[in-house]
Amino acid sequence: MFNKIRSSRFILASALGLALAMLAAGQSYAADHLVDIQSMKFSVPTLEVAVGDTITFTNHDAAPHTATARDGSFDTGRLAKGESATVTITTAGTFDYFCAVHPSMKAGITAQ
Ligand SMILES: [Cu+2]
Repeated sequence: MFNKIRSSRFILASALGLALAMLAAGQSYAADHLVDIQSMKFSVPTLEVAVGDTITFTNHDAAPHTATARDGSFDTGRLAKGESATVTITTAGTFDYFCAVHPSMKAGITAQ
């Protein structure tokens, strides 16, 4: 019984190790980038990402905000104070985005 438990742990550890090695070998596994929305600004004026990466926007203001792509490729919807939303960048290019509640709030993303 003890041996059986040990061997299944070994298989699990090996599978985990293999998965980690595969992640490390492929240099293009997705990263998550964080953008804070605070004092009526997006914290990163131009964010550089890779295709497949995610971006998590968090609103720290009392006012509601959105992060809405001008070309419609992503939209967090309205975020109240303390709320976050994550979007995935699926194509290469330059994306301008703004806050739909306060259109003068703008920033950009460059995806390669
Ligand atoms: Cu706003």
